[in-house]
Amino acid sequence: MSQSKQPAGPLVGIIMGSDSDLPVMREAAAILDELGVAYEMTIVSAHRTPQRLYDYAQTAVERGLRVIVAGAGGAAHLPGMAAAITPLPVIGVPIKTSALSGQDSLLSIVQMPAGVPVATVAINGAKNAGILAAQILGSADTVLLERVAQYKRDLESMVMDKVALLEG
Ligand code: RP5
Repeated sequence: MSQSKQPAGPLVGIIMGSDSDLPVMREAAAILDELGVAYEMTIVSAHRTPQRLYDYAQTAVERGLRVIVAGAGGAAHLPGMAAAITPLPVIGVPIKTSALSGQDSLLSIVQMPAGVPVATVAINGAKNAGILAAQILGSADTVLLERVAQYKRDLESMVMDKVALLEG
């Protein structure tokens, strides 16, 4: 396991189908900032810009990306198509929709055929997608793994503070 990596470029590619997904997908960027992971973030639509999707996923490895976080809503084909094109791990974020509350997005993303997995988080679960991306990278980076471990210890402390308040 490597001790540390300070790469020149981004390791995580955050993509989303529309700028309307940005308020949710920003949460993935925020936690990656907190954990000190370099990322890039852009809009790639499976339906409106299919060639851009192909090019993005096809060049992801050579551009230095190691994990892709893809958010989409409705007929949410972006994560699955990215996973079909790149060998990198893809984490899918189902975006909550007004018509079907994101259940459409969730089912579109999670129900992948055998051989082409997408690691699907909860509806609007972009924060967890960012943490999971950091954990994947951290499995080969002890410094980053320790940051994730500290993050989890902090979560525990926050809960225990509330327990102490409640119990007096
Ligand atoms: C999907 O369609 C996007 O990911 C977005 O969640 C949804 C609606 O897109 P807009 O019509 O708001 O651009 O492709």
